[in-house]
Amino acid sequence: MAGSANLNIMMKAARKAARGLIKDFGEVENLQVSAKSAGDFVSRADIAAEELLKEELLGARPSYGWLGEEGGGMDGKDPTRRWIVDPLDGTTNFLHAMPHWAISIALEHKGEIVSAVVYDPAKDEMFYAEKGEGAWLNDNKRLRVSNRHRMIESVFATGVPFAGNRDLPITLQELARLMPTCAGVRRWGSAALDLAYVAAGRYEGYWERGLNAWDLAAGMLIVKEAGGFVQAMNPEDSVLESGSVLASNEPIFDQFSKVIRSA
Ligand code: 2AM
Ligand code: CA
Repeated sequence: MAGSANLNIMMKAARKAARGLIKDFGEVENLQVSAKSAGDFVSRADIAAEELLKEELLGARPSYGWLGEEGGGMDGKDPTRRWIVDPLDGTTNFLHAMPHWAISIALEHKGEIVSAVVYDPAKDEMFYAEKGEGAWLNDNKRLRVSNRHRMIESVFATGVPFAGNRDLPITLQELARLMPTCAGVRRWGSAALDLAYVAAGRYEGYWERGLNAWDLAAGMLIVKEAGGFVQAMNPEDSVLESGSVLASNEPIFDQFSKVIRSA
C-alpha cells in the first residue's frame, strides 16, 4: 500500500529505532550484559529508543502531542493530534533474549486512531494500517483476520498478569473456562504483537487487561482494518481508557467473548 506521509514517517522512525534496539538485543543475547545489570541495561535501551522516536516523530510533526511509555504525556500546539508510542513492547522477552518484541506507534486524531505501525525487528515484520485503507504486512501483503468459526479449532492469546497484579485470579478463571473449549492458548508477552497476529489470522482471538494506551493503540487499528472486532472487556468502556481488550475475527467473537465474560 502507498501509505500517507504520516505513515511513511512512522515506518521510517520505527526502522531507525529498531537498529539501536537490535544492537542492544545482540548484547543481551551474547551475554555481554550480566544478569544483574540486564534490567538497567534494557531500561536504558528502552529510554534511548523512545528518545529517538520522539526526535523523529515530533521532528517531522512538531505541532502534535505525545504519549509515550517512558516519557509520559505532552500536549502539542495541535490539540487534535498526538503520537501514542511504546518504544519496546515485550520488555520481558527482550531482557530474556527471546526474539519477540516490537515497536508500536499510533497516530490519534480527534480521539480516534488513524494510522498504526507495529514493527517486529527480530523477524523483520512491519504490520501497519490506516483508517479505511486496510491492514498490511511488509511491502504488499494485505492482512485479513482468520475465518475459523469453530472454538475447538481456534487458538487464542492472552497476557497472564505479572507479579503482584490483582487481575491474576480472574485471568486464571477465564483460562479455566476457555481452555477446554479451544485448540490452544498462547502467552507471548507483547500486546502489540498479539493484536498484529490476530489481524494476520495467526490466532483467532486475544484478550488482556491491565494494559496502557501505548500497548494497544496501534494494534487495535490493525485488527479493525483487517476485518476483526475489538472491544474493551466491558463493552461500554473505551479500550484505550480501560486498558482492557477483547479482539478476534468476526465469526468467533460472540462465542469467544461470551466464554471470557462469563468467567
Ligand atoms: P511492556 O513489555 O512494554 O511492559 C504482556 O502481557 C503485555 O503486558 C506487554 O505488552 C507488556 O508491555 C505489558 N506489561 C508487562 N509487564 C508490565 C508491567 N509491569 N506494567 C505494565 N505493563 C506490563
Ligand atoms: Ca508495552
